[in-house]
Amino acid sequence: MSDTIYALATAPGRAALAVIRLSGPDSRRILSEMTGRPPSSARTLSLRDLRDSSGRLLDKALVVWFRGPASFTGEDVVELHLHGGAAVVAATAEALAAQGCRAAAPGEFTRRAFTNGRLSLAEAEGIADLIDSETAQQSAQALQQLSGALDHRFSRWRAGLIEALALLEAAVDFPDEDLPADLAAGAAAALQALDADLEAALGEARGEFVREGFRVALVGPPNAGKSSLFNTLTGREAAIVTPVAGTTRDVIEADISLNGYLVRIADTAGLRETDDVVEAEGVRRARAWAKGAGLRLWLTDETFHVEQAPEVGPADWWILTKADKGGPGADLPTGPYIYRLDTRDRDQVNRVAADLAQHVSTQLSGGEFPAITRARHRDVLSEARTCLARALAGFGQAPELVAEDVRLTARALERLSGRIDSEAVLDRVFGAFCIGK
Ligand SMILES: Nc1nc2c(ncn2[C@@H]2O[C@H](COP(=O)(O)OP(=O)(O)OP(=O)(O)O)[C@@H](O)[C@H]2O)c(=O)[nH]1
Ligand SMILES: [Mg+2]
Repeated sequence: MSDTIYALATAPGRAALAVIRLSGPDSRRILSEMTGRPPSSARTLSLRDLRDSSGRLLDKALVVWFRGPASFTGEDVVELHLHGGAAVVAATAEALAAQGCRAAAPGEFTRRAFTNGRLSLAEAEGIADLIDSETAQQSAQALQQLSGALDHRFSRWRAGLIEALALLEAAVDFPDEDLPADLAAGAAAALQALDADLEAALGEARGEFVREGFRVALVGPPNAGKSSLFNTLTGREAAIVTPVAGTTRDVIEADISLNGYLVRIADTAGLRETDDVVEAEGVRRARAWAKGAGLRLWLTDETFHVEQAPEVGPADWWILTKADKGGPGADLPTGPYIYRLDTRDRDQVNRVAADLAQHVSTQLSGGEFPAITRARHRDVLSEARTCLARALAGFGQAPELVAEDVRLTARALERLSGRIDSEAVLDRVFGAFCIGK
């Protein structure tokens, strides 16, 4: 049996209201004692005087309770809707502690909901993502995940595995018939289709890009105007701009919202060979960041020649800077996304931003709910695919062994829901929540 926990569910600080939530077996008793009478029926707000054990008035509050298991945590839950003053909250918290209530750890309410089977781990992650959402698309994805969209995708894959397993088990059961070869072929086809699905899902960064931000790298030679463009794009003088080549050393990131998508833009060190150890480290970080980006914008000024940029990929965009000074000479790159602009001119830069918004929307929208919205899902899928590869390699041998690897694959996929995960994984997921959630 768990103890009774409490936490401030709203943000700390002065506000109109502050909500303190309790969960656990003593929550109703504590409510009765603090209000001096039994609570009214569940799920009904009532105005009550809240008092500590010495009878001192703490607040006139709206209180409500939920009877477990029909509550967020699955236990009896109480909410105290207080006036949002720091002294009221502190005094109420003190009174709750005196009643034997314990201050909750980060994510403890949601963890109880998970433990009591009210939520899968993926749904719990959806709640955390919703609270952290800053853009419309982040919240839309989080809402779908907390409504079970991710679990649904995984359970379809599991269903496919169970079907293949049934065929394999039939093959084991009828060793003397003609049937087994057909059965095995049917199972192999189903598993190959699943493997192709998993490969495609692992190759996709859509869900992570929506959640963590679509990464756009500004790269190019020193002095090209990367930091100038970064400042104009983000509307802040966050990066130092000077005529000195090699001004930027660190990767400087800033988030902007385009069409409701979070876009993380990075200004990077100018790429060049250098003996300066600090700058060389900057160049290494620039390349690493650009490699993981969803899009690279290559900047260059009039000193540039196409053959100096062997690293530019076909999907990258070109930005030819210092157009106000005449810009690059005859040796221009070709491709669909080429801009000539003055990096300090907001109107010209806004045209790039508009195309970026369009590009990000096209890349990240549409299709099924993504199979991966964070690294944990990628780990689960990779492990499942490893087990599946063993199963596929086992065809032609004893069907019992193949069946065992199929079972392991299904088990690996089950880790998405968290039911068979280790405490360490659960600690990590719930530890990232805020207190009170
Ligand atoms: N005329 C003109 N000058 C520009 C333009 N963009 C940048 N500059 C100037 O070029 C110099 C270098 O600009 P930065 O933005 O620091 O260039 P960078 O690519 O970040 O350079 P590093 O950090 O050294 O790699 C500064 O003096 C800027 O004012 C432009 O479009 N037109
Ligand atoms: Mg710079």
